[in-house]
Amino acid sequence: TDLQRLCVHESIGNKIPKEGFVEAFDELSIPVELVGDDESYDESDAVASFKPRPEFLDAGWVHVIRAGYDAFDTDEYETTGTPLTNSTGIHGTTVGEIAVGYMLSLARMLHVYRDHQNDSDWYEPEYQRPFTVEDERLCVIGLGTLGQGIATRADALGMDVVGVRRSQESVPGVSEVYHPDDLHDAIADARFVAVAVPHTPSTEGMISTDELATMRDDAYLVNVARGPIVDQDALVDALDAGTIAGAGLDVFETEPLPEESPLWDFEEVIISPHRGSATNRYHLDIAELVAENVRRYQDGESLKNRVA
Ligand code: NDP
Ligand code: 7N6
Repeated sequence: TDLQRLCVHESIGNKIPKEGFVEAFDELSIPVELVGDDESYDESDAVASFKPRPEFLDAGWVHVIRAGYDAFDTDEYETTGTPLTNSTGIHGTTVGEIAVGYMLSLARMLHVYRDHQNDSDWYEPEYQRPFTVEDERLCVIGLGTLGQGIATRADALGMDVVGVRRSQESVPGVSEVYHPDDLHDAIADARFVAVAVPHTPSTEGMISTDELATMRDDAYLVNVARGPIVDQDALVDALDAGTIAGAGLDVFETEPLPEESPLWDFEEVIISPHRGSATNRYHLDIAELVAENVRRYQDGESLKNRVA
């Protein structure tokens, strides 16, 4: 069956402007409709959504507007044969820049100066505290779109970049690639450890008490992937005990991060509200990917980023 319409589920409004996203499809071969939870679907419908809904399984094809599709049950899609695609491939620059932003700030103390600026305070830090990221080691865990976006930028800043992935396939700017079984060797000497793996049963809790103890006590953890990959209680304990120096975090076990979380109160923790990929043109990047797949679907070609 050919596609007759693209249904944009209103849950995308969590992260991108709904109207702007729909307008981005002005040259699409099929009409685009904004739909709510009461919509039903058939084979001639394509769906783009942030959240999963059981009715989507009746559609001809479903696109998750996120790179991480851990909220969707791929087994259900395999069972019904409904193709499921995700948005990997578009976040190398956006998330790469924010990860490098955390590292530069943590090294040169921009976040601390801004804290003091709030009190008009001409704060001069201890001489030993600031350092350059140049020549410091970064270990990037997960070397896909995000990991490579971080690694190439860190390499350009003169950092010594190593990484971790199952396939051990090499990537530009990364001098050594470790297998996840050797995670401890990979992170032990790093000044920065950046987490960029998908959230799966094998990555959940990948950074916990042992890994935080293995890290240098002057090391910083960056998590731009998913909250549950890092054991958050273990992280708070390590920050409290000073067995690591700080963190840059875009993702959390519970989002929004609850007001009572101790993470808010560490000077050396930079918190962003899961907006690591958000820029003023994010909706256009996602729309371009969806439009490409509408074309492929109509031409009988295999879909880009198919995950089920
Ligand atoms: P990719 O699929 O491009 O990359 C994932 C990488 O992780 C691959 O290099 C893969 O390599 C590696 N990997 C997978 N499993 C393991 C494992 N068990 N141990 C070590 N490495 C592993 O995904 P993206 O880079 O596009 O996105 C990664 C995740 O980041 C998403 O799933 C999402 O959760 C999150 N994300 C967060 C955003 C934000 O706003 N903060 C924005 C976009 C994504 P190999 O197969 O060789 O192991
Ligand atoms: C914003 C989602 C992802 O997985 O969580 C991120 O891509 C960002 C649409």
